[in-house]
Amino acid sequence: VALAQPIRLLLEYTGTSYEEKFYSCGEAPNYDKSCWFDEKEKLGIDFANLPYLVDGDRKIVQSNAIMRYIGRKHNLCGESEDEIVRVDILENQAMDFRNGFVMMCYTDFITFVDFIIYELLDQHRMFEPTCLDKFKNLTDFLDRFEGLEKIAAYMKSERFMKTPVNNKMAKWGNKKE
Ligand SMILES: N[C@@H](CCC(=O)N[C@@H](CS)C(=O)NCC(=O)O)C(=O)O
Repeated sequence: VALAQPIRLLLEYTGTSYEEKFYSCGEAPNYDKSCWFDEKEKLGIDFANLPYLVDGDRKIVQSNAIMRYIGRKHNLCGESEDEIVRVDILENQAMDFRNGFVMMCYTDFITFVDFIIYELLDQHRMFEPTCLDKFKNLTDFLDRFEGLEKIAAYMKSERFMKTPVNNKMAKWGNKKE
């Protein structure tokens, strides 16, 4: 959907008839993309990429080039120099905005600090089991952390030690349970 969606919206808005061609990747874990890569070099498109637009003999890639091409046909690129500059800035600002969100959607955001915070919050929960109940964001965080495949497997294994939390001389958390 993503990069092609503004193109679809603009085609619909301008009453342009179009035919869609979809390339669907396979399922996890490999997300096989051969349906696209087998065809990519054969399409005769410079810098072949997805999405692409074919309009007669014209083949266009880069979603914003496609948008501008359709926009130009329908006088949707701004008129005065000031308008055109403004449109160009917004086009690129929107791409930065999109890419930030895309990064968030496709990336694992766990850092080493998550491991520290998990362990600390977990200790507090062991000390006082209800202390996080009012903080759903924190209990969700703990659940997500414990749901990580490698962490969940470790916690189920014999290697996992939950206690003692502290050394022998501590007043709390000094016992192996
Ligand atoms: N800057 C390009 C990015 C295109 C792009 O990253 N396309 C992704 C799909 S969203 C892709 O899988 N391209 C196929 C390829 O790299 O061969 C655009 O705006 O069109």
